[in-house]
Amino acid sequence: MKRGTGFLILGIFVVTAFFAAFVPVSVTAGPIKLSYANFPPAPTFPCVQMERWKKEVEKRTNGKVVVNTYPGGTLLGAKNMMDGVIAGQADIGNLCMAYQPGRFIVTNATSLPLGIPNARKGSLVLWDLWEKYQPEAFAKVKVLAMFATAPTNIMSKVPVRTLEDLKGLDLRASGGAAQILAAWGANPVGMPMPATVEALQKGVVKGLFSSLEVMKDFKFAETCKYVTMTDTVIYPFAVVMNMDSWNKLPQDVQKVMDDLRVEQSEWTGTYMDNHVKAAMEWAKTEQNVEVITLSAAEKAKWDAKLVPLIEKWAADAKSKGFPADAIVDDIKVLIKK
Ligand code: DTR
Repeated sequence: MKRGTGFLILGIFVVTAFFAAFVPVSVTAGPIKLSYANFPPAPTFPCVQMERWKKEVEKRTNGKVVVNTYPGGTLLGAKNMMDGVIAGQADIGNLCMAYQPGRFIVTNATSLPLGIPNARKGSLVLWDLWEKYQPEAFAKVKVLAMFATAPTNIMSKVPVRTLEDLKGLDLRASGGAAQILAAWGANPVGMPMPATVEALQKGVVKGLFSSLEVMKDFKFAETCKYVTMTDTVIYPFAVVMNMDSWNKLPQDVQKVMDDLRVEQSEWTGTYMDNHVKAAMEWAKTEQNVEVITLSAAEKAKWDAKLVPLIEKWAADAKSKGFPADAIVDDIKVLIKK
């Protein structure tokens, strides 16, 4: 009798251990639910790419994964995105690296004035740079995508035609873009994009320095009637996942997400480039926005002011132990790739 009970218990143990080890989580527990946090409002490009990723993942995993999206800072905000994802407050999060300038030294180098011409190229350069250097800043998360905005331009309530017009002008920008404004003599005011709406309304800033799709997506064209074309630097973004959440995923789901990484990065860059064109058409025709193009002589003056920024960044990065010259050279080579 005693021996029979012993075999029964052993048998139950073996069968349970087998199922625990070999049956995928999703079969026993229904669809895998993942939360995805984003900081700006739903119609803006970081959220458009989020919805596209959600759709693709749900489709390619045949419904095995359900992604619940949280736009507008409802789960995590612009500045606590990375730490919130590391802590597991969201499974996935989308962050703008410029909002924490000292944290993402290698990838933020794509915000140096090195001539990245558009968002698609910027996204691919950023991806390759991240992949080559695998920076420590991302060691605690799984990177699911990296993408860039289109180059930045000045949107303002007053016309900016010369460096003189820019002197002391309060313009909103973050990270590398803020340093560019400072080099031109403007007064950069740092804040995440969603805070800019109120800052413009209240007159805390007279404009902003960003990619131009925001003219439509945030309706900045209603207040900023001038755009000065500088086509300067891009802003880099990352989509990151909590490491435990990643490790818990079955291998076939991990493969779907891995296979989507470069595609998603490129898709977002292309979407951004097209959306900038559409937004500016709308701004010019419906909102009477004037687009100011600098003369070649004036542009040369602006460009000359930016040269020391690269050296300054390199000196600072080297002092922190980063191979700064190699990073800058790599970005230049990748732009031509
Ligand atoms: N240019 C950066 C990032 C940025 C560009 N477009 C959007 C839209 C929504 C959020 C952030 C951004 C910036 O100025 O913050």
